[in-house]
Parts: sequence; structure tokens; C-alpha cells
Amino acid sequence: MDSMRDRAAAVLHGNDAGTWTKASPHLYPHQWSWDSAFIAIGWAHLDVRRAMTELEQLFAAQWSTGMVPHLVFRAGPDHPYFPGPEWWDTAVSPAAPPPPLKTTGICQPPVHALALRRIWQLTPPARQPEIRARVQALYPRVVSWHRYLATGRDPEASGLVTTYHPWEGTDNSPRWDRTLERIKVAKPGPYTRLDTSEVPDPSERPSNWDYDRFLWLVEQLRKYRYDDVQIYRHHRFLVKDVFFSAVFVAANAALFELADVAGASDADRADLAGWLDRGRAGLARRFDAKSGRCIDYDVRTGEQIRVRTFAGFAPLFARTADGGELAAQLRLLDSADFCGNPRLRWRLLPSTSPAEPAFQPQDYWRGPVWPVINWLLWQSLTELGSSVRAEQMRRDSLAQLGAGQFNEYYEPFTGEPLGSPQQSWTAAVVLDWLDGRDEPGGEA
Ligand code: 2M8
Repeated sequence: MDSMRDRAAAVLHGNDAGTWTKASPHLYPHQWSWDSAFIAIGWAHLDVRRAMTELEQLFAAQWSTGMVPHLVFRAGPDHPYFPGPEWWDTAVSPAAPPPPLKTTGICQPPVHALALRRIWQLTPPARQPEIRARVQALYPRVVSWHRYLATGRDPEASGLVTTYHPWEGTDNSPRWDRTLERIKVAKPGPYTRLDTSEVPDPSERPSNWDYDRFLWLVEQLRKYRYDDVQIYRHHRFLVKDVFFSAVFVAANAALFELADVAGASDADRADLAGWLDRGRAGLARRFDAKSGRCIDYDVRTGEQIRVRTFAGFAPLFARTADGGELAAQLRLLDSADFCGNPRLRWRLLPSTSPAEPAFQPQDYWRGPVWPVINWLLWQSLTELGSSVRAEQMRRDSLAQLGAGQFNEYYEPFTGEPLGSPQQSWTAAVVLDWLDGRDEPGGEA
């Protein structure tokens, strides 16, 4: 039987469309933003040039505001996906990239700088001149993406990123329930879902109630011509997302670390340092010492979003937890509310705490374990010096994935694979976990 590394590489090759990679073969046939960043990390273990191409292709669809769209529609008509470009109609915005590029009008967590740094770390000496030049060319675009997040998505200069839509990362997470429930009338135009027939059981996907609201929110964004000022003035879904904000902090640090390689200007370095400080301070203000978690909030109503999910570990994801926060977060991580729950098959972080009433073990972001989230946490724990816990997480993650098909997410109690098989970002993080080895703990 092929090694795990070969099988993971085969998933990326199987989903490779030449210059970009499908997020998965059937359910997600286009180029997704944060998937692409993880995928580039996977490619970096196989071919650093191909890894750079992945990011370059994504940034080719960057908006003039600096926003990197959550999805670039790249697959042809043989690969239907709903909602497609017609639903988004981003031509209403002067900031959207010109045809033939077609994108959505929202964004996803900025994992890209982490990918760029990983690519550079994995570049063999013989390839460094070429890759350095390509990093130098891409770097200003990544800075401009970060500038968009630090300004357009944070007009209050709070250090926290405002999200406009559940599709900006963790779709049906119970974090969004209250905000969505407040939308009493959500009657989007007629539509037919395609996603539910791509998984063995539709209950592994968001509900129709969710989809009505997801699609109605897109219609609203389109009405505001995807203009951040208009959106801020009128939109019903404005949430300060501590997870997104934490990834932004980690990404600013990664970009700052690459400043010399990229020959960054003094002005860009100063901006990065400023966003980093502001992001850290913003997250620190959202840390609730009593629960040991960071708390999202609804910008419209000011309401605190206290539901227990993986996002509460924002100080870990940001990799900036100070002594007190770090100890509290590590205790919480292995408490019965999260990885220490005795029913868990593996000691991995579920997307929603099993102690939450909203927890659903098979339903997408409402309970299952997502390998990419555990990869982010593993990297954070490694950087924060918790290497023993990080190594357990790596081994448990690889054991969970086992001889399977690199699924999108996993049932936390049984370890059953769920969602799409051959999910590119899952295979990509496996390649990074193995880091050139064939099996967990084995030699290269
Ligand atoms: C999921 O989201 C898409 C919409 O963007 C979907 O459900 O159709 C999410 O898990 C998202 O975070 C991810 O980037 C995307 C592709 O893997 O799938």
C-alpha cells in the first residue's frame, strides 16, 4: 500500500488544475482563498515553484481594495457549484477584477502569509534566487490584502476584523446563530442547492434555514455594491470574529518575519508592526478571564457571542498568548469542555464544544473536528513552546486520518470521516505534518 505521504500527494495531484487546485474534486470545484493557502503549504513539500504559483493565481484575482476574494470561479461549466458567479454579480463593484476573472465579493481568514513563510522555509538553496524574486513580487500584494483587513474591515481601529457573512470561514458555526436569528425575513430569490447531494447525508451540511440567510445576505451585499462603507452603514451581519482576527495577527507576524527576504519598504514594515500591536491589544480586550476564552461580538447590537467553539482559543491561534492567558487556555483546551471530553475518539479540538447545546457531532462547523483547524493549533502550540502537546496533536491528527481519504471533517466521538473526501487542504496539512517522512514519527 502507498505511504500516507504518497496518498496525500496524490490528492493534490488529483485536484491540480495546472496553476490552481480545486478545494475538492466534486463539492468544491473552484479555487477557495484560505484553502489555497493551506494547499500551497502542501505543494511546498512537493514543489516550491508550484506552491508559489498557487498563491500567485489566487492573488491575480485580488480586488483593487486589496481584498482577496473568498472564491475564484475557475472551473468550467462541467463543474457546477451553487451559488455561482451570477448570484454574486460582482460586476456591480468597480473594485472587482475585470473579466474574464469571476469571484465572490467576500473574503476568508488570511492564512496566505503563513503559507508564504512556509514556502520560503522549505525552499532548497538552488531554488532560492527564483523563489526570492517571486516572494518579492507577491509581497506587496499580501501587504495590501492585510491593509484592507486593517482598514476596510476595521474602521474602528479596534484591532479586530469585522466579518460580513458566515461564508467568511466557518459557515454554520453556532457563533452566528443569534445574528442570523435576528434576520426575520430572509427570502432570497429562487434557488436550488447542489451541495447536499455531494455528501452521503445532507445533515452533514448547513440547513436550508441557514442557506436562506446565507443567500439573502449575499443579495444585500450585492445591493451595497460590495462597498465597505455602505456595508458598514446598512448590513445586518457585522461580527468581530476573534478567530479571523487571531489568524490576522499570526499572518502579520509571518509577513514581518519575511520583510528582509522580500526587501520590504520601511513604510510597509511600520504598518505591519502597527497592525500586529493593534491586533494583539484588540484580542487582549476580548479575553474573558472568567471563562478563559476570547469572545466574539456582534457589531450591530454590541452583544457578546459566548458560545463555546474553537474560536475561543484566539490567543493560541494568534500565537501571542501571554503567560496568564497561555496557562488558562491550555487548561481549557484539555478540559472536559474541549479535548479532555472523555467521549472523544482523539484528543483533538472539535469545532464546537460537546458541552454546548448547539453541538452536533456530524454537522459541519457545529461539532466535527477539522484537520486544518487542528493544524493551525498545532503550529501555534509549537511556536508557543508547548511542543509535547503539539506533538500529541500531530500524532492524533494523523491517526484520525489513518488509511482514509483525507476528508473535510471528522465525527469527534467515533472518528468517522465526514463531508467531502479528497479534500485538498486536509491532504496539504498532512504533508506538512509528515514533513518529508512517510509515516508519523518515521524517518525521511
Ligand atoms: C466551506 O464553505 C463553502 C462556501 O464557501 C461551502 O460550504 O460551499 C467552508 O468550510 C469554507 O471555510 C471552505 O473554505 C470551503 C472550501 O473548502 O468550504
